[in-house]
Amino acid sequence: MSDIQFFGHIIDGEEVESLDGARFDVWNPWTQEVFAQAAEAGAADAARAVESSRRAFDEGPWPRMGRAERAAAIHRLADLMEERADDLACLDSTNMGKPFAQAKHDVGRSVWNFRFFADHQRDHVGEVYPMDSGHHSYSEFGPAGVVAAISPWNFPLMMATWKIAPAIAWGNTCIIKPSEDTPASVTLLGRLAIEAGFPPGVLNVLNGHGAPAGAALTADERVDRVTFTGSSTTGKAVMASAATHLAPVSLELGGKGANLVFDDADLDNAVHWAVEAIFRNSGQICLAGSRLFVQSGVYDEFMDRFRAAAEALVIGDPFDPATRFSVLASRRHFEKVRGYVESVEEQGGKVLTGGVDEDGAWLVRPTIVTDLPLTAPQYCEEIFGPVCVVNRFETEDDVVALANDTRYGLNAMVFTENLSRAHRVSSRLRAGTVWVNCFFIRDLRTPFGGVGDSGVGREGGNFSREFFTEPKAVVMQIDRG
Ligand code: TXE
Repeated sequence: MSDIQFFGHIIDGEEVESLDGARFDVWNPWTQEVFAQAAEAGAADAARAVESSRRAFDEGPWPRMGRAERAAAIHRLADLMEERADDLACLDSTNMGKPFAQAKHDVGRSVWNFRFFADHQRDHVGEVYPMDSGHHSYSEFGPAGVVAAISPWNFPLMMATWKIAPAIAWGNTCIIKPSEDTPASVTLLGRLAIEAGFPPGVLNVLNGHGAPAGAALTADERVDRVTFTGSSTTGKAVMASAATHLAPVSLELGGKGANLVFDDADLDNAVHWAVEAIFRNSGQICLAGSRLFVQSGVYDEFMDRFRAAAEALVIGDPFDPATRFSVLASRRHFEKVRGYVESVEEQGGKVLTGGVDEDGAWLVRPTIVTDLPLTAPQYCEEIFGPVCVVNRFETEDDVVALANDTRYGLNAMVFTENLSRAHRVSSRLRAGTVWVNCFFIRDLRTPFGGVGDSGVGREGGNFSREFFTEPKAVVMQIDRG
């Protein structure tokens, strides 16, 4: 136990223990060993973090400094992240079993989150409304205050930075609570923010469980915005808690993405992205293409190729450069996914390939399931693992109806070489994002979020500006005549 690492809270510019000294174990799911401990926040620690961020907002320089100065500070943090990219990626791979190359890719996207939002706020253009009455009005976007951000374990660093970056860029102060499963990389980020010279309280990291730590943050009336990514069930609790003090929420919740492959698709491309969409990150992606619909004319050929590609994925140690696919992030999550896979046959489905490893690893191999009734839990619920449920379809109308028949609505994919169909179907799909002939490509200027059980609100570009600021109208008299 001597070389075990420790991840404290980052509060007010210092790394600290919990007030009562409580800690929890942090696991490496590949070795199934505890590799670190983290400070475990109670309600008093949450209050201390909020107090610090409140003071930093009400009295500190951050919301008051010039846009360029704030952007420069954020770019300094991004520079440090680039210098420490291997360390950040190593922590995510160790902590959740993500293949190292994918973790490095996530660090790149995390850096870009900071750089993009730093520049976006620095360079943003307001609006002026000339009025016939002899006045004009203009809009101003001032910071909203203290932001509580709660992030999940599937992209520990990337999802946290997606929230932190726009929050602090727009002059807010922020408390991030990473998932209790993955506190490591976000704590290192908090240390780097100190090194970058951020004023105390601008970015606090609170480690701990959903309750009491997360719940104490969302319920604190000194918090002005709550941004959350996680399960739909917890999202509802977060929204109810924030409502007690009327803090606006942005919720990015689960998904059950539909992936539509038409007869005229480029099959090499469709197979490549179908594999990425459900097996990348071991399927632990809210955007996963977990419901795959293949048109009859190409069904047999597509399925042969899809199955072969799934079986060819190299499974192994996240730090082996050859590894493309590894274990699930925790024992708890493995047990959840295992339950879905092991009950496929009793639900009337067939496991075409994959299944649960029986050698004790927290591993579910890339799994393809067919013949399930449309009422089966595996078809309707978010498994959040490497399990693809496949259906055959005949017509465009049929598949649009099938794709939209879900409580979720985060994203969908369409594979077709027919331009009119691509536009028509994208428009008819009930989803926050539709990818045509691709997957996972993101332009940070565009809206991101979901419909129905997939969330509330949109973030990205000006959508983040709306959420993380208090837009104000200033009305001026120009002409007294
Ligand atoms: O989620 P939770 P869990 C889905 C996925 C997964 C399931 C459960 O299907 O299997 O959710 O995962 C914090 N107040 N997604 O249990 O509970 C918690 O500490 C405030 C989809 O990890 O939603 C963590 O930081 N915060 C998803 C975060 O919420 C609370 C990503 C997420 O935990 C809280 C993750 C409370 N009362 C899971 N309770 C996606 N959309 O990508 C918990 N938390």
